[in-house]
Amino acid sequence: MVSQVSAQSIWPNWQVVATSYPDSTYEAGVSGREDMTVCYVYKDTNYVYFRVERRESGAGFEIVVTIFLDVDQSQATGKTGTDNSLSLHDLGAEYKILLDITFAINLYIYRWDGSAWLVLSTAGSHAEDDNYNANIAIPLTTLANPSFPIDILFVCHYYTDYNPDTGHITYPSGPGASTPVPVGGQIKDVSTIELIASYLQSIAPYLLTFAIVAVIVAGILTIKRSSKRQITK
Ligand SMILES: [Ca+2]
Ligand SMILES: [Ca+2]
Repeated sequence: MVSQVSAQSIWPNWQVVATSYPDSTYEAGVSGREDMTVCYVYKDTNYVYFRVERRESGAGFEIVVTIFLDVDQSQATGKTGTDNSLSLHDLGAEYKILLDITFAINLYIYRWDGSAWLVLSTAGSHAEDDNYNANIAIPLTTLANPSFPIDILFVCHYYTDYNPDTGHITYPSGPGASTPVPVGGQIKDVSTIELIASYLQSIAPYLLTFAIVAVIVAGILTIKRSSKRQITK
């Protein structure tokens, strides 16, 4: 049940490949150590990965994170309503991942059996405290190889913060989406130059039209001025 895993190369390059889901900050009643700023989700052929970052983290700032997974995207199946006073928002969650980093790293994975949470093995799972932010990797086999997209809700407690504030995250977003689109945020791995280049490309035809009109107007003005000069002669 307890997964104590040292730093290793299993983690994806969050900034490059993962989808980021920014959360509101300074929510009422939430302290800095519970205040999620951004969560990340990524999956490859073997694992689904989660990362939770907080407004304040560091030694002594324990983190307790619950992640609910609605793997069939149906509220009609799985746990609904509340769970230990945590709201499941609009999810019917088949799985619950609980990461408790206090003095040690304790990872628990549960499956809802219709009336209770069953404890699953954490064999093959990884959890890491990265400056007291949370990194989690769960083998897809542990979750019975769900088909994606799946619906996700992050909860950081004890002074409860939800990401998203209402509803849920869908990863990846949209049916069959090849490029994940975050809910309420943006993908970070596009450079500003690329963005400007595509913008310029999109307005190029208008720029050309503008240039032609400007040349014509300038020509008319020149002709008018020279004919005026001829009249006054
Ligand atoms: Ca927050
Ligand atoms: Ca469900």
